[in-house]
Amino acid sequence: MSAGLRQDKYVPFPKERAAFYEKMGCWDDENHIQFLHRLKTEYGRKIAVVQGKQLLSYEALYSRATLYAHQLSAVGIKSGDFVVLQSANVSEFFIVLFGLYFIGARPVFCLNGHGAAEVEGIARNSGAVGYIKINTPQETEDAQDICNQFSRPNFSLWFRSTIVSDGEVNTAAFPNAIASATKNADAYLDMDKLQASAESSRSLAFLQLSGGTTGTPKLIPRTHADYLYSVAMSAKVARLDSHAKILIVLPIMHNFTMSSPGFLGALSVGATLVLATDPSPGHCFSLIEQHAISQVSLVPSLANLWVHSPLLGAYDLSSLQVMQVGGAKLQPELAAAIFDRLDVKLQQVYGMAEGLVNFTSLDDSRDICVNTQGKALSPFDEIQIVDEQGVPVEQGCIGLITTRGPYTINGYYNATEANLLSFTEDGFYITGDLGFKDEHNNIVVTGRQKELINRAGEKITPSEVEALILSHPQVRDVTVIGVPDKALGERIKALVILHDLAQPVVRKDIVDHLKERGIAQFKIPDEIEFVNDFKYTHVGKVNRRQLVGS
Ligand code: AMP
Ligand code: DBH
Repeated sequence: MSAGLRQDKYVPFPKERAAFYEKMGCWDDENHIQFLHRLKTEYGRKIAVVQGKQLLSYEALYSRATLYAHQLSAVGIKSGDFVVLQSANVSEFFIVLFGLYFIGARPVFCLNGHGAAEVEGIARNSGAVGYIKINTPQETEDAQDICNQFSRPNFSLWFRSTIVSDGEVNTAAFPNAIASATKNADAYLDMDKLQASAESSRSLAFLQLSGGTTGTPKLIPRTHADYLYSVAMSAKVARLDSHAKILIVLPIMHNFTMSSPGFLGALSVGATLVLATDPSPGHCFSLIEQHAISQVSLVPSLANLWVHSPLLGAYDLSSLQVMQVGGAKLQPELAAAIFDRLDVKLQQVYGMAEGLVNFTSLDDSRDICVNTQGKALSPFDEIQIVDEQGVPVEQGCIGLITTRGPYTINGYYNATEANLLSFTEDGFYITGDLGFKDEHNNIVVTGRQKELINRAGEKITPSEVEALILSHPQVRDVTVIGVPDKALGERIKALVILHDLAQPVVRKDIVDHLKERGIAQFKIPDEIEFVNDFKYTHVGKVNRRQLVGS
């Protein structure tokens, strides 16, 4: 393990399990740069990234990343340094990302929606030396503006850089201040030298963020080899090949967008990425038509927006073959609508930046794709569903999902205390998710442990009530939460978005609908509020905690 990683901050794979994964051939010797070098050699002038009118080939991506690496090196960023990276969905991101990898620096991914408090916390926890913010021309807040809002300004984030995407015009010219860099940049183009100085693929590549909705997100340390293993396996289950055209809609720094199969999965097979700058159906449908997009990944709330969009008939979406949906529970009702209204194959993805990723197979029956979250990527993923005492429950019974495997972390970075709560003694990550394995060993996620509603001692799983409310023909979307209640402890509240406000639906209609479906009396919402929208996290998942607080 290179460059200043202390055992009290970074928990590596335990020796015995590491030896097992090595023996099973899970981990390749390629780091992210050797990965890019191979792709450049294989796919050369093929287009890797499309943004607006401009195109970036595999070759151009590689050479621009080397030039940018030289700039980073010239300002003093060194191998092993952590650098916070925050970016809009623009092509400069790829150049900066691989530029950092070229010099062995470690990006700390920060979602574009994160504000100064989060950036500060993330930078402090990781001990980052730099902060690079990549903006669209429309974004006005630069890296320095963010740093100016820090509560304790004088810490070691000495490199602050804002890159503004040239947008539609000239992004592919980035980095443009290359005059002085060009001479020495040749060194970076020399693969022999590069390999000699390259980080081992077993070393820490970057820090991802956990999806916590309050406070500073926890830092997730991933190695080159474990991550690229999950990428390769994801590309396989998504059946990506070099003809694939992938629309990138979700924030580019999110783990789903990066790896499941995400942009790395697409690049790994020589496919072409098309970047959407906003997730609206209008913009995305026109990109699908224009570029003959074959696959796209969405969170359920966005899938809902697309499925019910009045623009659906206005574009030719016939090229779209597969839609991956993940990040939050996809209700079967919406899953079925994705098949029927979009005429695509739905692939559910249940994953986490901590590691474990599950997919339904493209060969699975419609029933399995609609009702389950599929199977783990690797035959070496171990998933144990346990009760509150940590004892495995019987197949088919709901319990807490715990996991360990060749690409799941063994501890958060610099978080000794949190690790005691999040990992079992035998190294299983406690996901906090509830679910069960069906008779074919497919995982079905029923919710999060913290979302369970405790109404006068009765436990209610929000997703069960949500699924029933969603089957009301007038309901477009619903979120069920528990809100504090003096008499009951918690009462059940349903927030409901209707298809058509002109056709009034009242609480009684929903309650009658639930009663007709034979739901237990104590599961019927005490309160129903009709709303126009929910609150969302930075990646577009419904933010339940914020809804409870509202
Ligand atoms: P994050 O911490 O942002 O990496 O989010 C990971 C969490 O998102 C998981 O632990 C689940 O709670 C949730 N999640 C991701 N995908 C799904 C899915 N397909 N179904 C249900 N929950 C999901
Ligand atoms: O929600 C997630 O974090 C997620 C969802 C699907 C994820 O990290 C992934 C796939 O890899």
